Amino acid sequence: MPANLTPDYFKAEKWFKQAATDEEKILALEEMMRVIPKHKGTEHMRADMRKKLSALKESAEKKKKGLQHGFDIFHIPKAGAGQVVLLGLPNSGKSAIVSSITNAKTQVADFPFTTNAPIPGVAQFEDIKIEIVDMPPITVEFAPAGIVNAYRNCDLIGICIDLSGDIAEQVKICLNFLEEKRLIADENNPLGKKCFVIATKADLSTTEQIDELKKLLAKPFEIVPICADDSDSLEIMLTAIFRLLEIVRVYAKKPGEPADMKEPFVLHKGATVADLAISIHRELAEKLKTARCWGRNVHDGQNVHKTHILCDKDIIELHFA
Ligand SMILES: Nc1nc2c(ncn2[C@@H]2O[C@H](COP(=O)(O)OP(=O)(O)OP(=O)(O)O)[C@@H](O)[C@H]2O)c(=O)[nH]1
Ligand SMILES: [Mg+2]
Repeated sequence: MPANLTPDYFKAEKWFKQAATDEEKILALEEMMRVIPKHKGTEHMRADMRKKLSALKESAEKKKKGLQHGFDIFHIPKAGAGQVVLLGLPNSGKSAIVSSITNAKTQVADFPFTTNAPIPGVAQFEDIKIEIVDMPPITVEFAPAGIVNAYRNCDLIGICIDLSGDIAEQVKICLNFLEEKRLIADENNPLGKKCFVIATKADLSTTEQIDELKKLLAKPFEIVPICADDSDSLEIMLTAIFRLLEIVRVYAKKPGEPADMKEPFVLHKGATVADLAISIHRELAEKLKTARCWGRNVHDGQNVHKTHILCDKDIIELHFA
């Protein structure tokens, strides 16, 4: 059944989209609820609005309390081997990703501004955990105050572009935001963050949209097309995330005992045997004498120096004095 929305409704929705504060959003949403035609065709929309309104009121309340205690909702404690923070316009599919691959309870809805606070979730990739953070959306006029903190402290930014929407507009808004805040890592901005593009709703698109996206990206960002219902595409995304995080997994082994293959140590690419020893125990590291390595670039059990650079999945046996 069609929704048959009225000009009054669209006016209120426009107000809502441009609202800069939770309080204003609440007022606009209440107006939308007042003027929306009340029949079966708008039942879902009205249910979404009610949920959204109560979430907004709760968040406004929390923010008020938080501010009293100097609490920053955009400071997201790190968990797992790396933190990926999503960026995108309303309805671009951010919550659907977090909801599909993590334990976090996110709200997915065919309604803009569904998410109004960051929600971190933890995804399993092979034998490690990767944190994926759902975020409130940004628009051409508005980004929540303080949102930039979440991007400044993360390890990787996942720019979500809805392939079924206006690709050029989304790319422009996301890149402007990132460039304005100097968030993109490059030779002139070593403090920036690595970014990649998650091309969402691939099920609603063809290669034409991907080609358009490629042409629009001024920087050579990696593009991973996904569909929130397709676990294979999400696994490919996690594999790309693992590579972009530039980390290695290393399994420690005590002499005469098998390696602990369950809990790898996660280190930055380029880390050495000495770095591994430090991450196990700083004081013990000073007593490190020799090490043996089983892995990609060595013979099994080869003696290696403290300065030996670790590869992903190396097994290292440490000998202390
Ligand atoms: N067909 C299809 N629909 C999707 C996909 N991912 C998300 N959607 C739909 O797109 C709408 C918006 O998804 P959300 O995940 O809530 O979008 P969001 O980016 O979190 O939106 P905000 O919270 O407003 O920023 C919902 O109706 C989803 O069901 C997808 O891969 N394919
Ligand atoms: Mg959302």
